[in-house]
Amino acid sequence: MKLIGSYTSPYVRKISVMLLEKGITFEFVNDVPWEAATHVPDFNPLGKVPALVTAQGEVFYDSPVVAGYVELLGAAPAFLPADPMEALRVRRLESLADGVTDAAVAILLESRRPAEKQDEHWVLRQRNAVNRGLDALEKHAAQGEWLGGEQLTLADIAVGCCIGYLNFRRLAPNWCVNRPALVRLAERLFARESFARTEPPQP
Ligand SMILES: N[C@@H](CCC(=O)N[C@@H](CS)C(=O)NCC(=O)O)C(=O)O
Repeated sequence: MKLIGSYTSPYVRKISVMLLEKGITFEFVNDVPWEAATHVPDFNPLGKVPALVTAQGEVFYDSPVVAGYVELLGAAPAFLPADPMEALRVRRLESLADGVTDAAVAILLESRRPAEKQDEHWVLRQRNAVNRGLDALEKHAAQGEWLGGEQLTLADIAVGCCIGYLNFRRLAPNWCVNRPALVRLAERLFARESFARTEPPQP
């Protein structure tokens, strides 16, 4: 199985963490989609990572879909509850964390445009999404050790990758202020080997 991705992508990290936690062997193909020589569009017409090539040669992309495929492999531990409605609730939190990540990526990309072309209203909209999303995640995190209940789920992994990305890009340096439950959750996640091994390289 091959995971096409870059070392800095939080969406790719989500999949790497899942595979490492489950002990599934995979080949990591480092391919930065922004570089001219990228082969990512050969795997995903949208030109985005992650893309996962299965042992049978089928390709899955968009990290929630890839995560769904990884779960179907049946390797323990399961990161989605067996009950479909509970699984959907975990996936809703995964979407929320991914959505915060999406807004953070949008802020970063906007900041890289020439100053006179940057749209401050757009950036503010994304910042509001980041803040509201983190506030909602804080409420969930305050309810127990893990977001989905007693066990680590895909929701926790997505949140860890999201917060790891905010830290890495220094996009919301105050994210931890007044969000103690998220801070504790992030500390627990970052202490795991899977997160340590997938930390983005410092620029
Ligand atoms: N919703 C997608 C987002 C993937 C995504 O945006 N990946 C970024 C890397 S962090 C990318 O490949 N960007 C290239 C582009 O937007 O053209 C997922 O969850 O996989």
